[in-house]
Amino acid sequence: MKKSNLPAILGGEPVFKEAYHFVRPVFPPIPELLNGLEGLYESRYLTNQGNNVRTLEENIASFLDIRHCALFCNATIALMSLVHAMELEGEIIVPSFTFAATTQALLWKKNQIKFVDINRKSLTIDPDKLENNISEKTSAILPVNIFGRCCEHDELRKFAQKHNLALIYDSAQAFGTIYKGTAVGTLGDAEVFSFHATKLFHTGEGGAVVTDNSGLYERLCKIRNFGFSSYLNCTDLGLNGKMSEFSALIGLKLLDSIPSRISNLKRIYQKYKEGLKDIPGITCPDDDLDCIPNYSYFYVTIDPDKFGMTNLELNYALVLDLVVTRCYFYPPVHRTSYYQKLFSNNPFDLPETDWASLHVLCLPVHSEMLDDDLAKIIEAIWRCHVNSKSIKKVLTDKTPENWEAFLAQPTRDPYDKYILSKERA
Ligand code: T4K
Repeated sequence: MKKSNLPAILGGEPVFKEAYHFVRPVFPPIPELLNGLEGLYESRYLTNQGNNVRTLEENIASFLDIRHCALFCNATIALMSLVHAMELEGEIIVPSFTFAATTQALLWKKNQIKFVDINRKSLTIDPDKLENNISEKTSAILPVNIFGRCCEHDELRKFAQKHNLALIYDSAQAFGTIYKGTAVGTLGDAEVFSFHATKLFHTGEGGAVVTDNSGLYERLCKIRNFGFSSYLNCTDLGLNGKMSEFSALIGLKLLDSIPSRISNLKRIYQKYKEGLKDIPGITCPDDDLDCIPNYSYFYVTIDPDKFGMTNLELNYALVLDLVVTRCYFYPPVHRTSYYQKLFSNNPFDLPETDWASLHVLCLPVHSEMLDDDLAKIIEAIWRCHVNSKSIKKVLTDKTPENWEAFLAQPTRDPYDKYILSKERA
C-alpha cells in the first residue's frame, strides 16, 4: 500500500496540517464587536442586567416567539435555577444519553433522578418506556433534544398531561430547531438552552430559560440574582447566575446570522450523508419528518463488524489524522463513577443507551466548513476502514475494552490527548 493511502496512525500523512476541530465558535465581525464595545466603555456597566442582557433577552424571545427569556451564565446553572423555581420535588425522569450537566444540575438540587432509556432512532427518551418508570414520587420529565434534533414531543406532552407532570426540556443543543413548525424552546413548560462557545448560537459562556409563564420568569430573575427581590433582601434561595454584558454583546451580534448559518449547516449535513453513504458499517441518521434540526451536530452510528472498528477506535485513529471527533456520550451518565457509586445497587436497564454510547460518533461540523475539508474527513474515515485490521492491532492497549476498563483508568482520555500533548504514534 502506498504511504499516501495509509491513515496517519499507520504512518501516513495526516489529512490536515493542523487540528481540524470538532466545532469552531463563530465570532461577530470585529468592527461590529468594536462598535458594541464602545457602548460598554461608555456605560461602564459590565454586569447586573445591563442594556445588552436586557436587549438580548427581548431579541431571543422574539426570535423564538415566546414571552420570556431569562439569560444565565450557563445552562447548568439555568437548569438548577429552573428546577428550584418550579419547585420540582421528588423524582425527575431523565435520559442517561446526555451531557452530564443535565443530571448534575438535578442532583445539586437534591432531586432524585430516574433514568429512562432512549429510542435508538431518535436517540431521545422513549415515550413508550415512561409508563413503567413513573411512581408517586415522579414530578417531572426532563427529556433532552440531543444533537440539535427533536424529542417525540406530542407523545411526551400527552403522557405528562395524563399524569400531571411538568415537562421541561434540556434543549441545550437545539437552539434554532423546529418541531412540527414550532420552535424548540416553546414546547415544554419551560426549556433550557446553552450558549456555550461550542453551540450554534453562543455568548462564550451562557445559557437561558425560556417560558411563557410570567410568574416563573420573575422568580428565575430573582434566583439568578442571589434571591434578592429588593436591595439586599433575599426572599428566595438564590445564586449568582447572571450573564455578563460582554457575553450578551457577542450574542447580540450573532443572533441575526443564525438562519443563514443553519442553511449552511444543512448543506454540510447533506454533503456528509452523500460522502459517507458507500462506507460499509457507517449509518447516517434518518430524516425526521416532524423535525427540522439546527444541523449543528452530525452523528453517525458505526457497526464495528462491517466497518472494522468501534466508534471509540475510529475516534482515536482520526485524532492522528488531526480530525477531532467526539464519542458523545461515552460513557453514558449512568456508567460514570459518581453515578455508579450513587446507585450502588445498579438498578439500570438501559440497553439502547448503552448501544448508542458504543456506536455513535459525532463528526466535526462548522458552519463555515469548506467542501475540501469535508472531503478530507471522509477520506480519513475511508482510510481507517480500509486499514481497520492493522489499526486495531496498534490500538489494542490504547482504547478501553469495556466500561470497567474505562472507569479503572480515569486518567486515560480516549479523545484528543495526542493533539494536546503532541504525543504522536
Ligand atoms: N445539557 C446538554 C445536553 C449539553 O450538551 C450541555 C453542554 C449542557 C446541558 C450544559 O451547558 P453549559 O452549562 O455548558 O452551558 C462541550 C461543552 O463544554 C458543553 O457546553 C457541551 N454541552 C458539551 C456537549 O460539549 P466538551 O468538553 O466536549 O468540549 P471541548 O472543550 O472538548 O471542545 C469541543 C471542541 O470545540 C474541540 O474540538 C475544541 C473546540 N473548541 C472548544 C471551545 C470551548 C473551540 O474551538 N473553541 C472553544 O472555545 O464540552
